[in-house]
Amino acid sequence: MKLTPDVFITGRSFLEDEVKGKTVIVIDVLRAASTIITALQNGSKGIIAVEDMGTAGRIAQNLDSSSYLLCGEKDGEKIEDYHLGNSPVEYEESVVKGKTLIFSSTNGTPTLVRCSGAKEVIIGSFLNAKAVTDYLRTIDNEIIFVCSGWKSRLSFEDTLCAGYMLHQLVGTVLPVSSPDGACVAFALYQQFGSDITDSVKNSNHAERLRKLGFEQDIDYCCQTDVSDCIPVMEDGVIVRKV
Ligand code: 3SL
Repeated sequence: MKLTPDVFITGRSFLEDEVKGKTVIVIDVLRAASTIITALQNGSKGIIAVEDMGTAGRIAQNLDSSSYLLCGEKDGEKIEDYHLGNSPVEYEESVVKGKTLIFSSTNGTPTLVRCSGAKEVIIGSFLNAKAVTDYLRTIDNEIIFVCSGWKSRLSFEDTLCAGYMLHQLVGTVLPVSSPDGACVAFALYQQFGSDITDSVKNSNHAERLRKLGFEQDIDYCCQTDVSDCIPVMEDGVIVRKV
C-alpha cells in the first residue's frame, strides 16, 4: 500500500471514472455487504448485484429457475415475490448453497454497479474487516473505500467501518496530507470506535431497521472480524476470493 486510501462518503459522491484502475472496497454494513459476505460464506455460487428490480427480472429470465434466487429489498423491506429479503440471517447454508443470487438493494447494489469499472471491487463490512485489510496490505494498487450510505446521504455505520479499516491499515496516526475523506472516517472511528455495536445502534439506519423489526440484524452486522470471506466482483458476478 503506497498512499493513504481515500474514503468516498456515499455511493453517489464520485464520478465512475474516479475508481478506474483502483482497488475499491464497497462498504454497506447495514446490510447489503454483510448479507453478501454471509451468503458466500454459506456456499452461494455467486451473486449478481443489480441496480434495480427490472434488471434482476431480465437476468432471471435467462437462467434455469432451479439455479437462482431473487433477493433483496426496497427501503429495507423484502420485495414482493422475491425468495429472500436483505436480512443476513435468512442466508443459511440450507437456503443458498450452490445457488446464484440475483440481488437488488436500495443503496448497496447500485453502489457496486457504479464501482464495476474499478480494477478490483471487494465487498467489506465489520464482519470481514480484518480479512480485507490483511489482503490490502499485500497490494501496491491505489485503494478507495466507498461507503454506500443511504440515498445519497452519509451513513454513520459505513463511515465508521471505513475508519476501522483505516486504523487497521495505518495504525493510530493518520499520515499528514491524507485525503479529507480518510481524515473524516478516521476521526469518526477515534471518537466512536470503542463500542462499535453501541455506536451503530444509535445510527439513523439502525433506527429505521428497528422500526421494520430487524433488531437482530443490527447485532449480527456489528460482529467484528468474524469472517475470513472476501467477496470480489469478477466479470459482474461476486464470488469468494478466499
Ligand atoms: O441500501 C441497502 O443496500 C440495504 O442494505 C439497506 S437495508 O438495510 O436493507 O434497509
